[in-house]
Amino acid sequence: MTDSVIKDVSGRTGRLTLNRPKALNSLDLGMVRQINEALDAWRDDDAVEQVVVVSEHPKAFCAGGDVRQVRDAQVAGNSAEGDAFFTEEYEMNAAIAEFPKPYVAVIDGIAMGGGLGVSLHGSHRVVTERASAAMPEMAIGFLPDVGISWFSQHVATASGHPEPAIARFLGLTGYRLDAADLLWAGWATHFVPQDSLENFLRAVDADGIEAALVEFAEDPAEAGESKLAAFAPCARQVFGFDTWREIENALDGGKCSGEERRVINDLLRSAAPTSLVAGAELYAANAAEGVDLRTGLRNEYNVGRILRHDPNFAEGVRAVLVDKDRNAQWQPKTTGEVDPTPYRRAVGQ
Ligand code: QUE
Repeated sequence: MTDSVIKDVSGRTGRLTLNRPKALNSLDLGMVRQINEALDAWRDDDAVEQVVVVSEHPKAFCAGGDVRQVRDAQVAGNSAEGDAFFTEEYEMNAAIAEFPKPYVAVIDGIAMGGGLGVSLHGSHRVVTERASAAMPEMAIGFLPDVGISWFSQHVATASGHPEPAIARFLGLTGYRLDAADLLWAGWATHFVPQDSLENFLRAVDADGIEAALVEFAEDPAEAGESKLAAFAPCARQVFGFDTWREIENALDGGKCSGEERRVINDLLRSAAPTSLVAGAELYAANAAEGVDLRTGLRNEYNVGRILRHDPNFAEGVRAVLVDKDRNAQWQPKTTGEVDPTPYRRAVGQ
């Protein structure tokens, strides 16, 4: 059996290569454990000066977490398996954020959900023009997690300050970001063109991450115009609220153009009503003063656990990943019928 995470040390670099190609590198518990073990081994090893995370898959960096397996266990009456997976995955997310050396993720392909959790918490998030990212969990009856509901509200966008409304737009709609969008949103820190990648990685090993970036990182403008930047005025007007009810009212309030509303409505068509209501509560809690990443992860865990126990989670994973009919039958069917109280309680409000 080949390792689904290849760990090696070359020169001054500890390298993690995500290697579960048949599942687009989606993370299972074994992979989470291997990454945690590597970080534990390298944290205090003076020979390792930096960690680099890559994928050699031609299309994917990492497509998410292995939610299919979590669903199978859940349907069989075993919710402990999902609880254990998310506990260890979120511990890994925090360990990456707290890692005391440069942690460089190279996103050269698709990164969704858990794939953003192994990259965005690092000190350096390098994207190529093939990067494509999203938090698509609304479509499976779950919600944005792996620390993203916290990170995205605390990282500065190109405007120079954090923008919770933009973060909520991205998390609640599952909008797909390209390289220019990732750089604009602050999710990515550097742009390296794909055809420089081999030389860049060689320079990282030989000269260290900072020198390699000086040599190979290009002006973010080279990644092209950000469509998200153009969408931002609308997103700021609609998504800067703490409850789904208010967001929905703002959406109906004519703040965005007809075309923008059509884009948003298309994205929301696949979202579970329970996820939208719960997600808005989670984002509100994780934007609050004094909430740090670990508290944010705990809030995600507590709301996520309620959602995993809800039949909508099994139904959503069925519709997207098992039967792939993309025709989930949500209960209830409208957000107005969803009571936010349990989610509000789960985030301690
Ligand atoms: C929401 C998700 C995931 C998703 C799609 C969603 C997710 C995930 C995958 C995925 C995709 C392709 C694969 C695979 C998994 O898709 O977490 O194994 O081959 O892992 O809408 O959260």
